[in-house]
Order: sequence, then structure tokens, then C-alpha cells
Amino acid sequence: MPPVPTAPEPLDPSSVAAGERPAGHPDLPVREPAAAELARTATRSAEDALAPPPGDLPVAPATTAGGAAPAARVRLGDVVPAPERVAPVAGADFVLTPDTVIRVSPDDDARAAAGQLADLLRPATGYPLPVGDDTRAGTGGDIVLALVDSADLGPEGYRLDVTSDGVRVEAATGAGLFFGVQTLRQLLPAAVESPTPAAERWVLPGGSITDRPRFPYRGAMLDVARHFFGVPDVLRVIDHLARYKLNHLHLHLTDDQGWRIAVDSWPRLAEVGGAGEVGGGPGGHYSRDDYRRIVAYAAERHVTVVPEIDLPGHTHAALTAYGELAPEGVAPPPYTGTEVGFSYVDPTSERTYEFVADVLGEIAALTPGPWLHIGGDEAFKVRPEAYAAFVERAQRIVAATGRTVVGWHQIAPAAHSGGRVLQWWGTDGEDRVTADAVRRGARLVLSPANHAYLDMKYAPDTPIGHDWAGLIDVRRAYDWDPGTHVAGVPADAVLGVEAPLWTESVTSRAEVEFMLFPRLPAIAELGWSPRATHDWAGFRGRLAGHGPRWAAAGVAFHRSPEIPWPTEPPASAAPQAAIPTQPEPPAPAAVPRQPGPEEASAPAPPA
Ligand code: TNX
Repeated sequence: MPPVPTAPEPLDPSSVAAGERPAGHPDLPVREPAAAELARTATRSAEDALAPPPGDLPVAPATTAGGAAPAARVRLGDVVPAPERVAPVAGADFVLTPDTVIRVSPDDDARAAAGQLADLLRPATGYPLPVGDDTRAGTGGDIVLALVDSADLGPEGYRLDVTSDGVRVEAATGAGLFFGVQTLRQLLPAAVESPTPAAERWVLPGGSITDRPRFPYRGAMLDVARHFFGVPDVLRVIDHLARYKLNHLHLHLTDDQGWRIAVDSWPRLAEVGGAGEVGGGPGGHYSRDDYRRIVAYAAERHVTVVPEIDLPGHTHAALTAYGELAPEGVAPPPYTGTEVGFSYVDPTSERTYEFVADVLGEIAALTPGPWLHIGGDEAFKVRPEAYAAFVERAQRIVAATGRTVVGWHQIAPAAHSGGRVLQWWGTDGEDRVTADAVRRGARLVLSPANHAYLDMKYAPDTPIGHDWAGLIDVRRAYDWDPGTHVAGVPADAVLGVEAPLWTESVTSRAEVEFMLFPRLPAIAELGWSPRATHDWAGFRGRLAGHGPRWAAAGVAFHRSPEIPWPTEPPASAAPQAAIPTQPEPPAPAAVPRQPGPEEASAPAPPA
């Protein structure tokens, strides 16, 4: 057994595999709220404190009658992610009216998608938009959602036709209809995102779209361990995923600073291990019902939850609850800093495997999706042989739950287990061990830290975030190809993409959104759109039109200088003014590293 450090030791760079960079290092900024930019979006800070009802965006000042911004006309090709095929037809625009009805093919999936469409459109339009089964002849003035037998659309594709007579969305599945609804939403003026009635002419551009995703796995990760985010915040993140046709939410549920999910067989994990976070805040955890609510809300939006229990490292919080799992058998004090790589559960103890089996068994029972993520990153204190043996055993435990194992690409050296998925977070697209694992049957989810890590700063003066993997503005998030990114990994071994948001420096919903937007749509486009549509100039133009949508929805975002955002209307005509302006000169310099576990008995002062 390797000796247990009394403090997280400075990482030896030579111990870190090529392409990886140790993280959580002293480049963390001062825990100022994301000062300049966020202050400008803080018109909604009061509303932020209010939990929104599921599915609703929090109240944002609306574009009201008389105050409507001169919205740029939406074109059929303005959709993000870019559709597979777009065929505009001049003179075929459709206008939504107070008399528009939504009609559906008579089945529950179509009714569900229609209900969601009506819920999206009613607040801003103020129209009743009744939903009914499609029993009438003709389509005059209506929106029709129909499930059809169409193999070429696949499990997530859809077809959308807009004529001056009506709108028709077709798909072979409920998911396809749902994604078609998201496209329809984007074809309406930005004010459709307003939570209150807006003065607008609700025009949809004429023509047709045929669309299917490039990759089946398109996701984002939220780290709820470094800072805890309550259920309403998670539901809102799910709403954001759904807008951009992302279909997986990876929840990083456990780490050194907190254990965030109740486990009946090991109750102290959440009760004790969940009662803290980075910086010394109160932390928190999800009850089993909370978690079920998240999973169900996601499922309604065709989003699969991927729960991660990070093992064998990143387990300090679990050790504070159950000292018997610690290599030295003693519970350490809580940890509120941001170092990584110092903790691990004892891989030589049978009790550890009972813990792993109990926890993964309970999580599997709560999770309908096929995936269980076992982490596996940065277990620097576990020797390679012991590490591989641990991972192999954990993989068998996952298999026994009937789920497919996912792990960070560090698990590559362990033996193959059926269908396993490695999540790539390297920074140079080169790793022989990962390529070998793929040859043995593993598939890859791509999260290259230097393109897809949403906790990286946009620019040197971004008030929150890291920069160990570089600065990532929109172009860097967008300009890479998941199909060819990792040497020796063919496109058909790539399951998809995921954008992780680690939250050492991210403390509030507004800060989460500020880091997601506008980069999340860039990653979403890489996951959904055919490579042939990849074009930075086109993307930045399309993305620009989303700024006013986020503003109308009260979403804080980074006003990247790379994107030609529409000019803001004069203040008098834009009462909402929710678009942040450019950041002020840099926030104060970085703070020294947070205390290690042994120093942390007196928690670091909350920022
Ligand atoms: C690396 S990438 C980590 C996390 C940190 C993150 C910060 C990976 C699997 N682990 O523990 O939060 O960097 O950017």
C-alpha cells in the first residue's frame, strides 16, 4: 500500500500521463462572483433565489408590447445545431395566430411533444394553442405533430415542413418529435423565449428541414460535488441541454469535497460526506426522491442521466463518513480545497468492494439509463497494478447491475468489459493505451479538456474558471472533429461528445450559465451536425441570433467578442437589457492554493 500523505503533495508532473495535466492547481481565481460580466446580468439575481417551477425559465424582464427589439428575421438555416438538410422556400412563411391549434397523431408520444410545444409557445405568444388529436381534414393554419413509420429518420431524426398553410413535424419516435419541436422553437423570433407576452409577429420561415444526429451520445457534465447545486438548478440545466438536442446529463455526484446522493445502505456518505463544499459552504445532497425527480424530468426531455461515483480516487468525502474505507482506517477531516489526486479508498480491503457494490447497486436501481460512470481519474496514490485490479473488479460489479460501465480514459489499461466506454479528457489527441483499449472493444466519449472543458476561462480576464488546459472561447470549443480527434480511434468507435463543467470556482446558477453559454451550443453542434456543415463563419453567424434568445430567457452568458451579436436596441426600446456587456479589466489576481485536508479542519473562509 502506498503511504497516505498527510497533505496533498505537489503533483509530480512526470507521474501524469502524456496528454493530461494535473488539475485544481493554484490557478484558481479569487472566489469573487464572476464580477464584471455577471454583475451586468444580475438584473435577475433576485429571481435567481427563487426556484423556478420545473420546465420554466425564471422570470426575466420580458420584451413587452411597445418595447419589442427590432428582431432580425430568422432564416430557415439559422438553427443550432445545424440540421442535416435545409431547403428554404420563398413566400411560404407561416404565421402563428391566436387561432392556431396543435394537432397530433393519436398516440401518447405525439401528445407529449405537442404539450411541450404548447408550453413553450404560450407564455410569449399569449395564444391558447389547444392540443387535439388530428381528426380534421386539411392543415389550414395548424401545427401538426405526427409519428410516422420512417426508418430513414432513425431514433432521433425528424422532418419539418413549413408552408403558408401550416407546419408539420414528423418523426419515427417521441424523441424525434421533441427535437423537431426544439427546431421549430428556434425558427420563431427570439422573443418566443420571453416568459410573458411579447409584441411580435410570430413568423416561421417557409421550407423544409430533414435532420438526424451524427452521434448517439451528446452530453454535458455538471460537477455537483465541488459546489452543490439543488434540484431546480439541475432541471434548468436539463432545459438548456434539450434546447440544443443534447441527450445525456452526466452528474459528477461524488468527489473529495462532497458526496451528493443518499445511499440507504451507507447513510453517512450523504449525511456526513455531503455536508460541505469547496470554500467551506454548506454543501448538500440529493435524496433518493430528488434524484428520481431529476431523472424523470430529464427523461421527459429525452435526456438520459449518467450518474458518476468517482472511484477509487476523489473519495475524500466518503472517507470522512466511513474511516474504515481509508487505507489507514481513520476518517480524515473534511476537505474544502481544490487539490486533486490525494485520496483513495483502500483497494486491498474487501470492505471497499462491499461499499462499491452497495453504492453502485443502489444507484443502478434508481437510474433507468444504461450507463454507470465509475470515474477512475487521478488516483495518483494507487499503484498501477492495484489500480487496474480495482477497476476490473468495479467493472464486474457494474456488469452485475446490468449496466454499461463508463470511466475517464485513465481506466484504459484495465481489461475490457462488455461495451465499456472511456471518456477522453486528454489535451493532445494522442494516447496509445486508449487506442489499445478501443482496439479491444471500448468506445469513446470525447471531452478533450482543451476544447470541451467548460470550466476553462474564455479569456485571461474571465472572472471564474481555470486555465490549465488553455483558454477556450467559442472558436476553440467549436473547431475540432470528434470523429478524428484521437489518434488510432476511428470515427465508428466514437460514441459522441460531452462538455464537462467542473465547479471548483462555479458557485451559482448564473455562473453555471455563464460558463455554458455560448460554448455549450458549439459542443452540441459537434455532436449533432454532419461534418459537412462544419463552418466557423456560418456557425458564429447562426449563434449570434441566440444571444437575444438567452437574454429573453434570463440566461447569463459570455458576450464573446468572437460572435457578431446583434446590436442592442436603444435602452428605451429594450427594457430587458439582460445581455451582459464586455468584461471589465481583469479581476484581482489568483488566490493561493486552498488548504489540504489536514489544514482544513478550520474550513477555508467562504469567499
Ligand atoms: C480534472 S478531468 C479533473 C477534475 C477537475 C478538473 C478541473 C478529470 C477527469 N478530473 O477533478 O475538477 O480537472 O478542470
